Amino acid sequence: MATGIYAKGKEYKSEVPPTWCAGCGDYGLLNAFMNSLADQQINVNNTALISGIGCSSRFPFFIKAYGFHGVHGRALTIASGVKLANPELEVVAFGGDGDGFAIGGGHVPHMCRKNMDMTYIVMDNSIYGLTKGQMSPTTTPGMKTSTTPYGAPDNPINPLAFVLTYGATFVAQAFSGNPKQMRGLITQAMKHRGFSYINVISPCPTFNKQDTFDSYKEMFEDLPEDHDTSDKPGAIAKALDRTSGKLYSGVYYEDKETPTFLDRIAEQRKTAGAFDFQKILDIYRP
Ligand SMILES: Cc1ncc(C[n+]2csc(CCOP(=O)(O)OP(=O)(O)O)c2C)c(N)n1
Ligand code: SF4
Ligand SMILES: [Mg+2]
Repeated sequence: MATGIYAKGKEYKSEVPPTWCAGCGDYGLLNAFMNSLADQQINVNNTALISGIGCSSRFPFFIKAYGFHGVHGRALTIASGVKLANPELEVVAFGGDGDGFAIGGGHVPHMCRKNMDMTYIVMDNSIYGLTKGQMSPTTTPGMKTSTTPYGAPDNPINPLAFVLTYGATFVAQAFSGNPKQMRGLITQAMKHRGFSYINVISPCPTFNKQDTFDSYKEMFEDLPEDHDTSDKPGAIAKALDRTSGKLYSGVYYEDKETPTFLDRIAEQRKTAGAFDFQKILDIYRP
């Protein structure tokens, strides 16, 4: 077996012990992710894991691969730089709901619309865990948090509808309480050529006492067998459908046709001819 490839999921684990609280949902993703790496026979020497800041953003520490624990909200900017500098790398970005959809919310649309070939996994616990329980963009309205003692007044962001709208070409939802299903979804997301997004519902038992493993178990069900993953409006409708009180796991949408950002650049290079620097200068300094 080549160096950097392991037979079993647990062999992908680094020497750094996770510092998450007992019962944190992020452990479910860690196990599912390591098992998916083994399933795919991923070489850690060719893999870069990039994160922002938050409990969830500690993720890269715990895997034997290149890792970059970045700046709050900037996981995707760093990840795109890594991918552009070395397109051969398998790039996976990680973060929390705050990292991705509050401070980092301006970056997600652009990775989606560029269709950068990478996977982005958000551990959504509807709270700021690391900073001890402030309201996040996915906090349920009315929930009391340290910054909303009378109940969260805002409507939450819907991460799935958000990334679907902006053009992510693979969109799935998983639940930490179902690592077996999540393992397969991670494999599908990483194999997809283009920008893949997985929303992992990952409870924080320490600071979010409302959204528990048990309450989510009641709500989760697989997307219906006849769900058409090529139908974007249908996927958005499923993402927005909370009338039944259900949350759906599985692949919402996949588009294998749209070229990636680097495909488009390669195509331009074929037709653009010699690069004319003066032409660019003339645009900015007429
Ligand atoms: C520029 C900046 N602003 C604020 C912070 C403080 N901060 C660190 S993590 C975090 C929120 C973490 O929440 P989330 O991204 O949901 O991750 P979780 O801890 O819940 O996994 C905040 C506000 C920071 N580190 N840097
Ligand atoms: S505070 Fe919450 S999100 Fe952070 S490690 Fe503990 S349980 Fe997990
Ligand atoms: Mg969070």
